[in-house]
Amino acid sequence: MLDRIRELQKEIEERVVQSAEELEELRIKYLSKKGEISKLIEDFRNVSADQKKEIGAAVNTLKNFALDKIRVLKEGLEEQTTESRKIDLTLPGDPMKAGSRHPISIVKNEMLDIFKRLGFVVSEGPEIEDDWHVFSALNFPEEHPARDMQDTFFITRNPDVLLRTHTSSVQVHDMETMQPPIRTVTPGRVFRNEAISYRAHCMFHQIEGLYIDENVSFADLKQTLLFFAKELFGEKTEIRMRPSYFPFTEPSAEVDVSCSICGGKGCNVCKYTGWLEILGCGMVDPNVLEASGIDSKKYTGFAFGMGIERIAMLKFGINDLRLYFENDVRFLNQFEAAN
Ligand code: 2U9
Repeated sequence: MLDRIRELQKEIEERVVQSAEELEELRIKYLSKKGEISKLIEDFRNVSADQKKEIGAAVNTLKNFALDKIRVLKEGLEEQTTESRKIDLTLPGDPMKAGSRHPISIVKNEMLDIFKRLGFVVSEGPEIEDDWHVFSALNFPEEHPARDMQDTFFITRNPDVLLRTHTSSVQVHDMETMQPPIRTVTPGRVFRNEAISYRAHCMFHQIEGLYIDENVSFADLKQTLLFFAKELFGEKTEIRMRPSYFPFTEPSAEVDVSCSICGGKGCNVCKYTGWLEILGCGMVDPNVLEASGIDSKKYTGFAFGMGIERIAMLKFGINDLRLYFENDVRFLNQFEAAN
């Protein structure tokens, strides 16, 4: 029996515990009613009279040893928990996680900065507009499909309260309130009644530009856009202009940039043409100048417009327009920190 007592003492001595649960397991194993030490006490009945004194003392020592060990282990655990709960008020606080800037904002800021360097000022205006600022002042014919309910969101049954379909409406306000020279770039959300897919959305962002002064020419427009394209896509970028039609400009053109992915050689992004369409532009139609009180005999102007989503798609290789508006943090986290 003395051997068993020594064995148990060694076992108890070597035990370490990491948690209150482990400590309770240890107590049950050695000190509970059915535990190892209780078994020893039961066996003690069968010990011969001459050994009773020695073994009795040994069992008692073992029991006290076990009680002591459990007390020490318990104190150790308590110390650990209070230690980990202690707060050092002199430490600096946990830094707040700054989100990341939205890719549309990143590209918008980059584009605006380029035009600011050319002397353009940023102008912004209302998203809810009237027919005059969105259509009539911009030379849209009465029967133009954009005026139709199918293409434009009207706020009420009143056809004179609508969501702007382009930011040109802001520049109509500018022309009404300013005299040339006018040089503005207008970023903002626009709304069109489109079915949502990977390549279309009912809300997107535009930047439009307007420059009105004496002797503003198509050559000024071309050089401005060439400078813009080189700044945005790289020095080697070239542009080409294709004739087009818009109610508010005459002549009008669509502008392609040489593909920045393949350098114009042809790839699947540019559909093996070497060119990517990025914007529309033209000389402001004299009707548009006159509608806002600007003398079209004295002044000429150029204007251009582009979708920010499209440019951001090309810059970041994004292939689905819906990603911009779903606010999935796995998408948003990939862009520059916002501070
Ligand atoms: C005023 C007069 C004229 C702005 C222009 C475009 C051509 C154009 C589209 C590009 C892709 C819109 O986002 S998009 O769908 N825009 O092609 N925009 S000229 O012309 C103006 C602006 C203001 C007073």
